[in-house]
Amino acid sequence: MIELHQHLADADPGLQKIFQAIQQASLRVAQETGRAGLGADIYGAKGSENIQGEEQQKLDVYADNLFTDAFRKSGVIAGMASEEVDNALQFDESLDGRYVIMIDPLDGSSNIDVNVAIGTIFAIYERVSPVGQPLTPEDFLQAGSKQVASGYVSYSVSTQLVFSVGAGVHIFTLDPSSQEYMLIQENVTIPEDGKVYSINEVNFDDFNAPLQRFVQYCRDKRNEKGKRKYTGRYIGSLVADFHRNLLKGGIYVYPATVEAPNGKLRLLYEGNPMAFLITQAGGKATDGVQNILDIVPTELHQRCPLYIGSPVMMDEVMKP
Ligand code: P6P
Repeated sequence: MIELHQHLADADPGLQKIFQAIQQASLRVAQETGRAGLGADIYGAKGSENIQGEEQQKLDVYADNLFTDAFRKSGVIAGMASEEVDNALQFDESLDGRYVIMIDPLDGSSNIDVNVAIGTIFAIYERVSPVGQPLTPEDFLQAGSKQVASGYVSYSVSTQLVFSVGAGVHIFTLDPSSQEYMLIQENVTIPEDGKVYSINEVNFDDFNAPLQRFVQYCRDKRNEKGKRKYTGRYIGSLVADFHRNLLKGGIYVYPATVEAPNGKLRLLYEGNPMAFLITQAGGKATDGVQNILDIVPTELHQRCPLYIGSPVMMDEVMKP
């Protein structure tokens, strides 16, 4: 079995330190999420809202504090942007750091209290402003194609770290006894086609015509034996739906809706990192019109529709 640090031995030393920080913080989050309702009072709503106006869960804020502290101490990250914090954060003591990181510390956190999988999603870039100087907005508003690494931690049946540094997608499982991430799958590729579509169909009437056609196509399609080809699976946790589709094939769509005219998911720390991963795994990701990775962000927390998954299903959903 190969440990995370051995797998990253040839990566840039700065990236190695970032992944050490991710390992360190995610172990603590895994410990807390694994103690649902026991002891520490970190479950339930915090009684505050994030910039999205979404009710923050106590574990959201707890996870954000853990990752922020770990990134600050890494010494190689000049600053970060988090779903839980209105503005980007600059680490004054690490302005000679080459990297910036964007993170959703705990996506799907409304699922915490019902014991459903949740996840941390991150995107890593090299800063564009001069090393040693204060960060600029442009350091964070880079197209997803500029990512040097991205990944997620899935806190589920097991805790798994899935990431790419631009050389394939690899999956590590946390070994509870050693508290080390151990490699279980290397160079993961998404199946060309799949049987699963993940979308919240309550919004069907909001979908544009091409998406309504696609959903109806999935509902109607049968194989030569007359059996349904597709089934719906929507967990309500992006990391969980994405991970299943990555391994088994499928598509996840969170489109524009009446309530979320630009989609619900955020470009910088949900759409882009997942798009980087799926591209590395041979899949596709769009906003319903263009490759997500080509979008040049204008705002830190901007939202984007997200269509992501197996190439055959993506080609079908993208038909006009
Ligand atoms: P809805 C969780 O809040 C999340 O950001 C994703 O993890 C998930 O896929 C989606 O929103 C669920 O949103 O509107 O379908 O409940």
